[in-house]
Amino acid sequence: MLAFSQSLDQTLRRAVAIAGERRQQYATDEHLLLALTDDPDAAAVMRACRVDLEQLRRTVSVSLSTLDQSALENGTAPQTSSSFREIVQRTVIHAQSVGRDRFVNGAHILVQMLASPSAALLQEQGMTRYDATNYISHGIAKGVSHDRAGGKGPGPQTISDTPSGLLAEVRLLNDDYTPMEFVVHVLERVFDKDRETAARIMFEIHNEGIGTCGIYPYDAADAKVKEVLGFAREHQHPLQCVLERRSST
Ligand code: TYC
Repeated sequence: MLAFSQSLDQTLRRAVAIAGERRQQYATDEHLLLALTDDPDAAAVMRACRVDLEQLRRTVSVSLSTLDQSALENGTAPQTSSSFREIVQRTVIHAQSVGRDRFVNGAHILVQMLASPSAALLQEQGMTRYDATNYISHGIAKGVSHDRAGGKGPGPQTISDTPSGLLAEVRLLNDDYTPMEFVVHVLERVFDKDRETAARIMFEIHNEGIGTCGIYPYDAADAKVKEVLGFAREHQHPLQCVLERRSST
């Protein structure tokens, strides 16, 4: 069963309370964003995406004080706006669609917010949905190299490190944000699979968390990893691809 984390529950209440304190009739996506700056899961993602939380709080507060809203009548509570509810609904629908049975938390709300008009204030801070999903899915913070190829040490690879005859396995990692269709397309395009095989491998990764796309000579495998990562980035999907060395025997 899908459920909200305890902190998300508090965050949603806080968003409504912020509107109440300001005597505003509606809690909007901006109230939600302000509340998310104090949500532990959402704040961790924003920090990893190099968002200045203090600055964001100030900008959102200013924006909230210029909101043209009728005053809250005495004795009534603010209502959530349709944009607020849509973000929450989309988060729930997405969590169900990827079969997540864990808790939905503030980080997941943040991702849906990045696909809504209130994303403008986050984008001003240089944050994108791609940054957020990369961090949530793989713990990759913004500005850190995306090349996580397994078996590769730090620093550039030299010819002597990759003797000819060495084979490497290319594997894809599951995540909750790359569309299934995109993964199938990658398997067809980069790994020359027919559609049926591509779909089978995609589901295997979706279910198991990781799966093999092929075994190639080291340099060819390395090139495929780079191609996948570049293609995924181009389409702003957090799809991760890794390389694992194999002995050539
Ligand atoms: N889990 C993703 C979804 O439900 C699909 C997916 C499969 C993503 C394989 C990445 O390597 C992957 N949309």
